[in-house]
Amino acid sequence: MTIFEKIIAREIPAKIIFEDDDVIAFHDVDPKAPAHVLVVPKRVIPRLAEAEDSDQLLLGKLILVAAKVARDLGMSESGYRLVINSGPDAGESVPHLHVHLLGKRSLGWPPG
Ligand code: DGP
Repeated sequence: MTIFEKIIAREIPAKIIFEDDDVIAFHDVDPKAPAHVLVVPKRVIPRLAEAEDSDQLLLGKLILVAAKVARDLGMSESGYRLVINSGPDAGESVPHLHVHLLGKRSLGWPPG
């Protein structure tokens, strides 16, 4: 089980801010911005590089849920960033696809 599957199963705690049948969103345990939320599909796709055409709806939903959470956290006007780390060069550390939602501070570009 990935650490995120354990959060979905309530085997380990997390600050969950959205959940439905397909997706869960919770605050990152090691936040890189004042708002740092992970939006995670309940069905495990290890990483974006392994997503398939049949995942299209789920991937679209992750982004729309991230936008909803950003709106709920009051970041629609100030702005925010979505990040997906896929593979070693991106620093992926949990092999369960997730979208990082970062905001509530000015974010540098390009990322490191
Ligand atoms: P990535 O490096 O893109 O695979 O991001 C994994 C993120 O997961 C990282 O920002 C830290 C977060 N994380 C790891 N373990 C836990 C945990 O047990 N709880 C929560 N809430 N976040 C976690």
